[in-house]
Amino acid sequence: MSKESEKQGLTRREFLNATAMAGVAGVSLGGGLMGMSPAFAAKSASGNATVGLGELDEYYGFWSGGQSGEVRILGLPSMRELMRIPVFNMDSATGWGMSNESKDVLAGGGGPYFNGDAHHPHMSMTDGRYDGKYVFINDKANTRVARIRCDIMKTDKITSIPNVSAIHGLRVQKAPYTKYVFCNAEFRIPHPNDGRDLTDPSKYRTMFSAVNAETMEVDWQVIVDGNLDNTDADYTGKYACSTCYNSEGGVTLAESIANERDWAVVFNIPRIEKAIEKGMFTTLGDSKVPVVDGTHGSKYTLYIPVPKSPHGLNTSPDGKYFVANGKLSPTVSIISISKIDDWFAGKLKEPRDTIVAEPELGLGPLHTAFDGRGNAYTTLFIDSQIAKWNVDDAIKAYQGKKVSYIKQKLDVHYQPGHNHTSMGETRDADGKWLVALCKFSKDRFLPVGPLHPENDQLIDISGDEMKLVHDGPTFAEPHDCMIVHRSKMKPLKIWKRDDPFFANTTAMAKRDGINLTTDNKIIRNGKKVRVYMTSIAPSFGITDFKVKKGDEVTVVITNLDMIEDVTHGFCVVNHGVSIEIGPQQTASVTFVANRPGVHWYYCNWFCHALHMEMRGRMLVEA
Ligand code: CUK
Ligand code: CUA
Repeated sequence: MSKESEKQGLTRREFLNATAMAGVAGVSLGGGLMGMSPAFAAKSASGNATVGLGELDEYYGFWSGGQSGEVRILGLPSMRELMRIPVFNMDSATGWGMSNESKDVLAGGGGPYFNGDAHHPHMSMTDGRYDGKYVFINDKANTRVARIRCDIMKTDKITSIPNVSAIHGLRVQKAPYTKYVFCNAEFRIPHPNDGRDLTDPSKYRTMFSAVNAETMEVDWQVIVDGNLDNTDADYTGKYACSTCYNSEGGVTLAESIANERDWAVVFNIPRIEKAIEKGMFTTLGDSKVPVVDGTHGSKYTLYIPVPKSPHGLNTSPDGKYFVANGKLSPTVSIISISKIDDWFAGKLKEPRDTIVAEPELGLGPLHTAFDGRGNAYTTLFIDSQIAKWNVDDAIKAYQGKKVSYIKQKLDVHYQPGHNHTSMGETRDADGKWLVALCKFSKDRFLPVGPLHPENDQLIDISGDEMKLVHDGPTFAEPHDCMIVHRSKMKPLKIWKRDDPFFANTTAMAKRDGINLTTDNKIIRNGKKVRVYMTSIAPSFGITDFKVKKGDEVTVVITNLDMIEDVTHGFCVVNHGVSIEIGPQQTASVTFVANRPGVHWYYCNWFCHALHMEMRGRMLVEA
């Protein structure tokens, strides 16, 4: 740790300590601090020089897009943005929310909704290692969970979670394989939420849900006390652990932070599964999902008291510990997973006997990441720092030994939420890179109006000291990310003709007697018109078609190009119609031709020297 940053850290701490701060007041205190460290700006200003021009990155980073509702792929360590995957949002470039195929996916999530709040992207695993198959992500805004297929990097399923409100924390079962995606619903509501108990918050409850990773159906739910926040799973498949605030069951801020302690709640997966197998469950309202009661004292759960309003929950990659991050407390609580075994075997007296250390790290610990060498990295929201600390040393210190467990504190810009290490949530944690996702950028970049960008920072953690190597703005709001070595990924370069993503469209063509790769035909069925055409750069298979005013038109296009990166588009002027058709893909869009006249359609993905000429006419009769 440099003298300078040490001094700065102290200055900040002193400043904060001098100001009677408690809990949530830290948010505004943090705001007051932001203009105050010019030295840091000079020290950390750096571009990326770690990946040469034309070289490929070593890692895929999957970023949640927060309120934008999307997921982004960045290359690491260059931090170059490679792709945006629309998930809960609409997207003009790819036609997400416009094409029939994407509408089918979105329909799975109820709605119609045009927004999402995507926080936690996590990849499916086998034996605690990424398998490159799926990325799952929550939507807090509309209580949904989505799955992205990593071969095509498109969202292929969205599920609306019944009986609960606002899915926040999400993680996958790590071992033996990702059978379940664990989802924390945050807000408490009446059960069922059908108009009963509106003004009786004592009847409100929330639930922990297990979504089946393959079917994307909810396999079971567990009723809990308090509000669920974040979650993670162990490396055996036995447990998931969630942070839980508002043990008071309050509905106002003051009511929700009255207790000194809230909980980390452990879910005993085998016990829950056994109960459901035996039919020991209930259902709520119209939902058929089996529900078990995991409130305080239940045999399915363990409520471990930890300092109030804990936030992030992270499993160490050696599989030994759950770490609950204090947020309002300057500590994190280290929970021993083998002691959880002891608790469920009846060998411990108190739930807190599972805690093996509670190191003090700084103000506002939110999330912790690991390097696979025994060190942990915790974001300090209020201090705007990353604390690097050693897990074993923290445990020794808790046992009364004189060791200092904090190894370094690095200033980051400003107010970091999540952080994530390369491969750090898996057995393959390789301790090379750490990303800090900062909520503010303040005066760091060219001003762009009252809404500022946020700021992602990349930190080299391969040596003894953390070193900041990249600092770059980013649009709202990268909540969290996940860093996957490229050896785990096998994305396709062109579509397979039998891809299930457009199976419904293929089935429709079959019913119409159409061969999608050869036919250019118009099928009329009353007021429904289906226009089947091929495309090959630089032309559409049909260059004009005639419909009547009020007809419902479905255009189905099959891109016959075999060359990677030759994507076509189909855009009808003045109709709000725009879709992407990748090489060998079939895509379709349905709209009403409600205006008589000549309406040009054109290819809106640059594909050829004659791309501008790739167009045709829709002739609409009055
Ligand atoms: S939560 Cu945002 S900083 Cu939604 Cu993962 Cu912690
Ligand atoms: Cu096809 Cu541009």
